[in-house]
Formats: sequence, structure tokens, C-alpha cells
Amino acid sequence: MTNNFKSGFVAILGRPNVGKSTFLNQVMGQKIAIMSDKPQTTRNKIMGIYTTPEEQIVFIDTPGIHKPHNALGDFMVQAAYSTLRECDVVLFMVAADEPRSTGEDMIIDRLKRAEVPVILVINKIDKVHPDRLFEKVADYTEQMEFAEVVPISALQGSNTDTLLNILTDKLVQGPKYFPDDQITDHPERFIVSEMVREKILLLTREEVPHSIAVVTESMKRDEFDKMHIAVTIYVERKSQKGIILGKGGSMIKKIGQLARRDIELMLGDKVYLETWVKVKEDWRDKKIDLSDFGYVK
Ligand code: GDP
Ligand code: K
Ligand code: MG
Repeated sequence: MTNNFKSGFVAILGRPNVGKSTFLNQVMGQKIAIMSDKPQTTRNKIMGIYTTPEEQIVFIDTPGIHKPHNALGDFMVQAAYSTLRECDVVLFMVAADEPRSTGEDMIIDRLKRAEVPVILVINKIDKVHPDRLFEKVADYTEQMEFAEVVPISALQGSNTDTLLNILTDKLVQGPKYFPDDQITDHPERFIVSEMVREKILLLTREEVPHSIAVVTESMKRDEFDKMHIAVTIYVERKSQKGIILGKGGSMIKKIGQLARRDIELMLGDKVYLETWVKVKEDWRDKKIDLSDFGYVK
């Protein structure tokens, strides 16, 4: 047993859709956090625990920081900022193909007061010409001082190993917080709910993706040695229930098929997925419903 084991907590912060969850999954080599092209896909803090014989890096994926317009939004932004008090290093992620916005400026204002090193991660470099990268770096480094600046493509996995090496350098000697085989802080039921939610994000548009919550009611092995999983999909309006069910139940069938594939991959088990759809009006603005769905501090 070596006594110079290193460990630490690394928060991934940034605006919605810059690729925070894609990066977490890329480093972990599997899907822990769901991803989509929709903002506010990630609603909770999610740990990805990366363990090697020499180190343990605990990444904390966070909801995108935005101007909240409901109680759920408030919860998400607070969850993101709260990681600043829990981490040893911050990864501030921005997208290479988008100009610095007021959203980024707001985050920078907060990060200037951070008591830990902040690394600027410029993601999605696969989308821009290398020449454009210099302008981007200059623009951001004029705003505040960063411990490092690292361009990556989370999607393609380019330069993510460099970022890992830099993080290892920044970490100091510390304990192994989690056992070797633990990869996240959330129970399987949570990830099951999230995988169902991800398919709804993929298949629906406008308000629908934001209006749903998914709860895993039960998971048990049935007599055919399959995992029998029952989930409830909550929507805010009766009309949304119609959209989720689809014509003749076609949409809910598709959601179930796609989600089942992901869940089977995660569990390494055959799955029977039972889905229910219920209406809970304006749940995103009701504290009591938010806590029922796991959106509590
Ligand atoms: P988050 O909201 O910051 O967690 O972002 P997601 O991880 O959900 O990703 C948002 C969108 O950006 C998804 O459609 C991803 O496929 C895409 N994306 C993430 N990283 C990259 C990247 O490095 N290159 C490209 N081209 N797209 C990316
Ligand atoms: K997203
Ligand atoms: Mg995310």
C-alpha cells in the first residue's frame, strides 16, 4: 500500500449545454449522467468517482448555471454553486464554438471569489478552426486569472487525458473516499429514472422535456430472472400526457424500448420495463413535489 495516494473533489461548472455531462461520461467510460442537446438536462449534482491505484478524483457534474424562472431552476443553480464549497479544484467549462455571453460573465464574477484553483476548459474544439482558439483563450484570460487553460473535445475524447494529468498534478495526498468499485453517489434507481428522462428529452420538444419528472417505483427480479422495473413519468398538463403516450401508445413504446437498452447495459441484466404516466400540475413550482422527485438540498 502506497502512502502517497492522492485524492480530491473536482466541480464541473458552466452554462447549460457546454458539455459538462459528456465530459464526465467520457472520463468514466460509461454513462453516469444523461446528456442531450437541451438545456437543463442535468438537474442534480452527480458524482463520477474515478479511481486508479495512485489516485481518486471525484468529479461533480452540475446543472448548467442560468437565470432561474421557477423553483426547480432555483434548486438547480443553487446545487451548482454549492459545489464551490465542496471541491478542491473547479473546471469552468465553456464551448469553443460560442461567444462569451452574459451567462458566462455571471459565472466568472462568482469564480473570481473562489478559494480553489479554477481551470478554464474550452470544450467542443472539434467544432472550430484552431486559429479561433487563440482568440477564445485571450478573451477569457482577460476576464480573470485561471490556474490552467485546457482545450478539449469531450465528445471525441481529445486532450481529456491532458486534463486528467493536470488535475493529478493539482491534487494533494488524501484518503480514498469511496471503495474502488463505486462509480457514483446515486443509487441505480436514480440512474434508471434519468435514462428514461433522457429518452423523453431526445424524443420530445419545447416545454415537454422540461415538464417531466421520472420516479422509479420498484426494481425486483421476476420469475423469469429479469429485472422488473416500474417507473412513473410525471407531466404538468393533460395535453403533455397525450404527447408522452403518442398515437396508439407509439411514443411511450419508443421511450421504453430505448431506455430499456441503456438500463440493460448499465445493469448487465435483462430488463422488463413498465411505464406509467401521471399528471401533476405545475410540479416545478411546488416545493412539496420537488422534494418528492428528489430535487431537495
Ligand atoms: P451539459 O448541459 O453541459 O451537461 O451538456 P451535455 O453534456 O448534455 O451536452 C450538450 C450537447 O453538446 C450534446 O448534444 C452533446 O452531444 C454536445 N457536446 C458535448 N461535448 C461536445 C464536444 O466536445 N463536441 C461536440 N461537437 N459536441 C459536444
Ligand atoms: K444538455
Ligand atoms: Mg449536464
